[in-house]
Amino acid sequence: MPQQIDTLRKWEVPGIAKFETGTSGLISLTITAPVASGRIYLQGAHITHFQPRGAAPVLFLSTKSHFSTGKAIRGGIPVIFPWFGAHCGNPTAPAHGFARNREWEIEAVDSLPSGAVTVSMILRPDDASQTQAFGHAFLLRYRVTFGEQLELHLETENTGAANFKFEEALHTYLNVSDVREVRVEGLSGAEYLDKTEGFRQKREKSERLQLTGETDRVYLDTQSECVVDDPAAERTISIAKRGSDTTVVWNPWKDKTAALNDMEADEWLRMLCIETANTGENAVTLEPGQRHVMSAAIGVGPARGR
Ligand code: TA6
Repeated sequence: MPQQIDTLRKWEVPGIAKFETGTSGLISLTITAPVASGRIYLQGAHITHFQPRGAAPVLFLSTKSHFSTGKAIRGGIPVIFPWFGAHCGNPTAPAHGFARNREWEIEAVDSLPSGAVTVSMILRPDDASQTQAFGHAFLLRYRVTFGEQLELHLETENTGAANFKFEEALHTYLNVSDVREVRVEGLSGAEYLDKTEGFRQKREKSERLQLTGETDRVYLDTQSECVVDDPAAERTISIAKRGSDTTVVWNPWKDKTAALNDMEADEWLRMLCIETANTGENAVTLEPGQRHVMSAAIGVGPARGR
C-alpha cells in the first residue's frame, strides 16, 4: 500500500526536511540542510539531487526522466538489487533488479549537530513477480547522509533460512561539464569486462582514463577510490567506497543516448556513471542472519588540472 504523505509528516524537520508530492504523484523528501541540499524519492530510495553548500550540483538528472510509478528515474543514484543488468534466468524480470522500481519505507530522518541530515529507508520482499524472481527473504536498509559529502550505506540482511547470492550497485550519475574532457583516476591496473566488446576481459592501462566513445566497463576486484577530474568545472568529484569490489564506468555516448526516450540527445555530454557495485564474480553470498554493507562517500574538491 503506497505511503500517504500525511503519514510521512511526522518525519519532517521544519525548514530542513520536507515531503512533497511531484506532478507525477511520486513522493520525495527535499533536504535544505545548512551544509547541503538534496532530494530522495520513496520510489527506489532514489537520490536525485545532492549539492554541498557553495558547490554546483554533483549528480546528473535527465530533464526527460520519467517520474512514473514503477519506472526507474534517469539520473541521480538508482539502487540496483538483487541482480545487475538482465536477470540471467527470467527475461521478463526488470533490468537491474526491482529495488529501484519499488516504494521504500521511511525508517528515520535525523538532523545532525554537524548540519547534515541522515535519512534511513528500508525495503522488504513483496509478493510481486519481480521479487519472486529473486525468491529469497531479505531486508534492505539504506542510510544516506546529506552533508559536506554524500554518504551512502546499503545494508543487505538475509532474513531467510537459506544462503542467497545477490548483486548490487549504487548506479551513480555524476554531473560533469563535458564527458569528453574529464579524466578518471583510480582504475589503473584493474581488470575489466568491456560490455561494448562482448564482455571481453582487458586491463586498464590509463592512470587518468579519458572516454572517447560509448563506454560500458565492469572493473572487477577493485576497492579503489575513483576521482573524476573536471578542470572545466574547476573541481574533482571523488567516490570512495567500502564493501564493494566492482566499479562500473558507463556513458552511452551519442548513438545509444538517441535510443533512450528519457534522455535529451545531448545529455550524454553532461553525465558520467561511476558505480559502486558488487557484480558477477564479485557477487555477495549471505548465510541466514548475515548482513553485508556496501558504502560510498561522494565529495567535491579542487580540480587537478590537465
Ligand atoms: O551500468 C551500466 C549499464 O548496465 C549499461 O549497460 C546500461 O544498461 C545502463 O546500465 C543503464 O541501464 P538502465 O536499465 O537504467 O537503462
